[in-house]
Amino acid sequence: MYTQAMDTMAREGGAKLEKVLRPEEQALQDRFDARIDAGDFIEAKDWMPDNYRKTLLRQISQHAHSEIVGMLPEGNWISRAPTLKRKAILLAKVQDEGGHGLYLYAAAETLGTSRDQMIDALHSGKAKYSSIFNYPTLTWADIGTIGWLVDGAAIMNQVPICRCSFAPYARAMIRICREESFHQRQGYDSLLTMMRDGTDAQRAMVQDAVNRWWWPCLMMFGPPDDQSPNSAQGMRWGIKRVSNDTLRQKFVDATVQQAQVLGVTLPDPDLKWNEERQHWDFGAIDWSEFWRVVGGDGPCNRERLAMRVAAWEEGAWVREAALAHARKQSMKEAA
Ligand code: FAQ
Repeated sequence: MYTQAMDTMAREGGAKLEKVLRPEEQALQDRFDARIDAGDFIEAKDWMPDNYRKTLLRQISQHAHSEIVGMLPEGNWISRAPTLKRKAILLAKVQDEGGHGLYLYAAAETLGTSRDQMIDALHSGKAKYSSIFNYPTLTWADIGTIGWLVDGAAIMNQVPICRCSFAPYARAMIRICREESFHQRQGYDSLLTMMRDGTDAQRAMVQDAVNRWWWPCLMMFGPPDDQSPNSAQGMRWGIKRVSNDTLRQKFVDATVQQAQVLGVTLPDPDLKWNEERQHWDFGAIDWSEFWRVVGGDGPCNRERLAMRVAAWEEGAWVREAALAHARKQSMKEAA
């Protein structure tokens, strides 16, 4: 049985008391719980507890914002890509990220929040987006490294969401994951070219980029399980399928060998194969840095938000023109 953990009321003295549901609400709740137990998908029009809806909206809108803000660090390099081929690939990738944001906003809209409301929450600083996009892209090697490590981490986190209990989110994720795989491969390929055919300076540039992105990528998976307030309920509801720490470990295990093939060193002196655990041990993550970045004080938080707000304002005429066109069309049809 799934309890409404966020639906509890504080009793005098601090103990928690479960909200008492009316019999008809209880019946709906029991049916919902049974469907979750059975691994059923929940559709947008199905009955769902308020907090299930809120949790989904929180996660899906944050995810959508991450895709849209995530276009900025890479978009910065479109005009400076070293060859026409790399420029075309990067353009396609950045457009894909925009598309992912749109699928996700559409999935969140099915839960009753408009895109304008979500975008407003992003622009006013109320809504979060992934910490990773608050780091700068200093060289061309950062672009390959984002593909390899950031998209690699994103895939690790997102494949389990293809089985999320909320069907519109799960459906969006299937397509997104396919595209993310191409993103990861193109990043790895770009780095491999620099490591194998490049100059010493290019190889040093790749190593420098890996040194800067490695730890922030491990932070992408979120706080440790015992400090993750949303995990228990998210997992009980089948929104989250695998825990933050388990995904982080899977990512480290998958990446170590790829780094060896590439010929780069992951910047962690404590990285060691643990025969007993059959996993790679890794060093301590600086969680104070993570919370600082999530709290708005990372290297590029202000710049990213300012860019999004400026793009929104500068694009107002396009939205107005599209609405005017739609109005004209419907008047013509009516006539
Ligand atoms: N950054 O209790 P938990 C991509 C927040 S897409 C910022 O563990 P939860 C594609 C969390 O929201 C990358 N905040 O939370 C791409 C919560 O705060 P709240 C985005 C973070 O939800 C590639 C608080 O900390 N992917 O990369 C972060 O159970 C290249 C406590 O945490 C997704 O959004 C963080 N890293 O688990 C695009 C995937 N981690 O909301 C362009 C879907 C945690 O209570 C270029 N999301 N927080 O105020 C998820 O899987 C989950 O939401 C987690 C967090 C795992 C991110």
